[in-house]
Amino acid sequence: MKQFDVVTLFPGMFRSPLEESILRRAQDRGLIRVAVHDLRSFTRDRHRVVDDTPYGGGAGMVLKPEPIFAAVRALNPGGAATVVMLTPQGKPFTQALAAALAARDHLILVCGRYEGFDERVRLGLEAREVSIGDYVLTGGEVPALVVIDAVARLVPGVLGDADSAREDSFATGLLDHPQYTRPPVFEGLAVPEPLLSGDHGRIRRWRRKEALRRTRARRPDLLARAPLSDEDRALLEEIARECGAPGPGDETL
Ligand code: JBZ
Repeated sequence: MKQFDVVTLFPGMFRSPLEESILRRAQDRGLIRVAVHDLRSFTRDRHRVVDDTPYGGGAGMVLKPEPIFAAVRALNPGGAATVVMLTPQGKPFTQALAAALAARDHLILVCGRYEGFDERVRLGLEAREVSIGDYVLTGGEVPALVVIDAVARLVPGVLGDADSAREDSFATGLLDHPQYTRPPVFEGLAVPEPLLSGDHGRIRRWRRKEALRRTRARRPDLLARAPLSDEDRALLEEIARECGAPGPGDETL
């Protein structure tokens, strides 16, 4: 059983995402346990204060260390858990980090708010700081849900076979090729002919080429690191000859 404990000022943000689909089933089957804790319940003062003004001045408020220490100590009496703080200053969350966290039995996820945490939370609790990406959010609650989702699906038994196969697309280091289903023509848009040919060699080659084309257009960083065969290089030459103008969906927005 893998345990996730979330510490947040907004427990309500977690209810429905954890009650649906694969995460609901994983909890029902006893594969994971997710408990959400209100940071305010670990305060000891009459007004249940969780934040304070920053030393040195400036705008905004900082999360006080005392309630967070009280929460983590209560949830982690043996000190064996891995403590993760969700903050824009964190290490980028990647599939490799998800896999490393999936190897731990007990994760405590502490959600940032306001201008962030008193630095002694990280230092005193030996916590790792993680960020899900380079955009501005209101707090660490949605990032904590992202981490739970990505880690839980790596726990053995959580996914069915069909979903498990999805791991393969990351292993190739390329984006997936486009997918089509029936009908063969929809609103004047036809399914590409190779997919209808029944020729498995042509289908495989078309899919590989379109995966390369998309990765080249959208994620040149991935393409630079992907292991490429001689055939891949030949397909990329074809793509370079064909294009120039970006296709639909290849603009910034
Ligand atoms: C995160 C103020 O609290 C925040 C704000 C933004 C934010 C987080 C916490 S965690 N962004 C991220 O993972 O990118």
